[in-house]
Order: sequence, then C-alpha cells, then structure tokens
Amino acid sequence: MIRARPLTFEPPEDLVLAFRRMGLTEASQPALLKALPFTRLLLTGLRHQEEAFLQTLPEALPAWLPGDAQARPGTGLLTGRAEQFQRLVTAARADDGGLSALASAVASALAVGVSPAVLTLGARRFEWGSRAYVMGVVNATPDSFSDGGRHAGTEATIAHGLALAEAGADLLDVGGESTRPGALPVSADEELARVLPVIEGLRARTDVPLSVDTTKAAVAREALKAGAHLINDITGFSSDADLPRVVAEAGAACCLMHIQGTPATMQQAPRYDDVVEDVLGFLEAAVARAGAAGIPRGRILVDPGIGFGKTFEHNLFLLRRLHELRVLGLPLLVGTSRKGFLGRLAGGKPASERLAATLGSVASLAALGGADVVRVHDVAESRDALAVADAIRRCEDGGTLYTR
Ligand code: 7PM
Repeated sequence: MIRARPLTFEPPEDLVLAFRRMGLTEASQPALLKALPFTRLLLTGLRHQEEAFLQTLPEALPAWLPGDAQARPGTGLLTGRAEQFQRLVTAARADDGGLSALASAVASALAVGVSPAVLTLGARRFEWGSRAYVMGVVNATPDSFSDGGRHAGTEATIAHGLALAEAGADLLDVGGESTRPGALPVSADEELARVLPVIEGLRARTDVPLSVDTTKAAVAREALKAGAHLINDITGFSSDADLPRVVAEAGAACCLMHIQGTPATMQQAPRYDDVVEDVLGFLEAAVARAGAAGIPRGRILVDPGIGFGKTFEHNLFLLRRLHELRVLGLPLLVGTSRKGFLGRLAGGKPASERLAATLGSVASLAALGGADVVRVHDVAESRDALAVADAIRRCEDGGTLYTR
C-alpha cells in the first residue's frame, strides 16, 4: 500500500499571516500561496512502476530522492513547491498505466491543512481546526465504585459525569470494560449493567454528547438506544464484526483506535518497523470497515491509541509525528491522560500524581496542532491548559518584538 506523509505540518494560515506582515494584499495571496510552500513528502510502499515514474521526473515536477533499495525498499522523499506537486498529481492521474494510487496518496498528503467536515453530535457542533475539544473520561467499572454497592456507584458515576460537563467537557466517554494492560474481558451483560444506567442518568440531565467505550455490538446497540451519540472502539472495529453496522444503522459517530494485540497481552513486547506507518495502515483498514458498513466519513474519528501496545519511545514518537496521521483527512482524538509514559517522564509518579504531566502533554499536542479532541480525566484543568496553547497557536497580532 503506497502512502505519502508530510514531514512537517504548516497550517496554511501561517503563510497568510506572513503575507499580511509583509504588507501584501489579499488579492496577491492565492498566487503566492501556490508558488511558495515548500513541501517534503515521505513516500512508502511504492511498487516498481511508481518508482520508475518518480525516477524520471522532469524539472517542473518535485525532486525525487529514493531510499535505500535494500534496507527500505519502496521508500523515498519528494520535495518541491505546492504547485509542482499539483502537476505531479495531474500527470500521475493522466497516466493510464496505474499510477492512480500514487496520485491519491500525494493528493491526500497535500490536503493535510484542510479541516475535516464539521461534526454535529446531539446539541453540539465540532468545528475541527477551531480549537482542541475535550472528552471527559467517565469510568463505570467496579474498581471506580465506592463501597456502597452498584446503585451508589452508579449515582456517584453520574454525578462525576455531570461535574465534568459543568467543568467544560465537550463530550463524555463512558466506559464499563477496563482496558488496563493485563485486564480480562467482561461479558456484554455485565458491561451493559455498568454503563446503561450511567448513560440514561447523564442523558436526562445534560446535553453534552455521550460516547461509549465499548468493543461489543450488543452493548453499543443498547447504549445508542439510550441516547449515546458515539461509539469509541479501542480495537478499531476489529473485535466484533456486527459493531460497524450497529453504528451505521443508528446514524451514530465512532472513534476508531489503533491497538497492537489485546489489552491482556499488548504491553508484553510491542514491536514495529515504523510505528506511524503501522498505525496508519491499521486505521485505514478500520476506516474501510466503517465505510463498508455505511458509516459516512464525516462521522469517523481516529486515534493512535497511546499506551495500547506501545513502548515509551513508540508513544513519544507517535505524539511528535501525529500530524502525519492527518493524511487520513479525519479528526484526531488522542488520550494521554495519566498514562504510564507520563509517570516515567515525571520521575516515576503514580497515576494519581500525573496531572501536571498530563497538562504538559495536552498543551504540547494543541500547540503542535496535532489533536482535534483530547481524552482526559481532568477536564477543568485541561480546558485551561488548552485555552493557553490554542491562543498561542492562533494569535495573529504580533505586536512588536523589540521597542526602542
Ligand atoms: C488503564 C490503562 C485504565 C489505560 C484505563 C486506560 C483511550 C481510550 C482508554 C485512548 C480512546 C485510560 C485508558 N484510553 N479510548 N480508552 N483513546 N479513544 O487512560 O487513548 O482511560 S482507557
């Protein structure tokens, strides 16, 4: 499978801003935008035919630097201006010898600055690119219940969800199956008994859209009937073949997450040649399963699955290279909240002492322009951190750097 990924992520607004600082008018900008941006695309999965085409590019097209044919066959770097890339896409499309995969891979990589379509969930609109949205974690597993038994536990969980809504959550994610590394699966009946009363309780008392963290069609069906808007499947539709259809029939949205292995075994020996490449391939297949079941692209989010079958280094590399996942053209959801890699970075702190590290991760993601939704336990604190990071990223009036 051929894939093209931009090495850096430069939102188009950055250039428009530079033009404004140069005193250039709006009218001259389209021409400048076409001529200026310098793009570098990393290509992987090329076949001979595509390599042959790239090796004979004329001057007017991007330059081609092939990778090592032995160590990394089918790879290379394309560099050039936006307008040259457009020409390459046109030429590859015009060739009837089967260069259409190359054309679409390059076209998707060039479109990374284009915001995904607006998503409406219940009473809320998600305008991707306007800011990072916050998904609050509502844990409905017994280990999170107090000693008062199931009913008291349910009431406490609902109260917690309402508090997160009050604190500014844009979305609440209710989960009844622990996905802790080494955790064992629970039955659909048990999972439903945990999440359904919480969904019903929240649905009656807040208009914040509800997500359900489940891999099971039977759980999703009832949860969606009870008013949930989104199914968050940590296995990217790879566990239950009926789940995509249930989501499609309800007109619901979904978040498809990458995982290597299963929660029971995933942290034993995570291994990748190229973790970004692997995650991209997995998510493409997950999105295809969703599409085949009739879920519109505009109702799909994707997630690299931080901590799910990844080493410390895999997690950091994925976060740093998150913009490469934008070639999917879908909103990115990322969950770093209180996770193990943060504990390690903070000198070995337990989950209960990882708030500051979590805020560091959330702010970095927003500042890098990587995440559309962050999944967090600490909603109020994360909203503040994001307000700062988003404002710095968007700020347009530069003022003066030095005054005399
Ligand atoms: C133990 C370890 C308990 C990890 C709970 C967790 C994600 C998710 C979770 C995520 C999406 C947690 C995780 N993490 N769903 N569900 N993305 N989409 O920290 O990163 O809550 S469970």
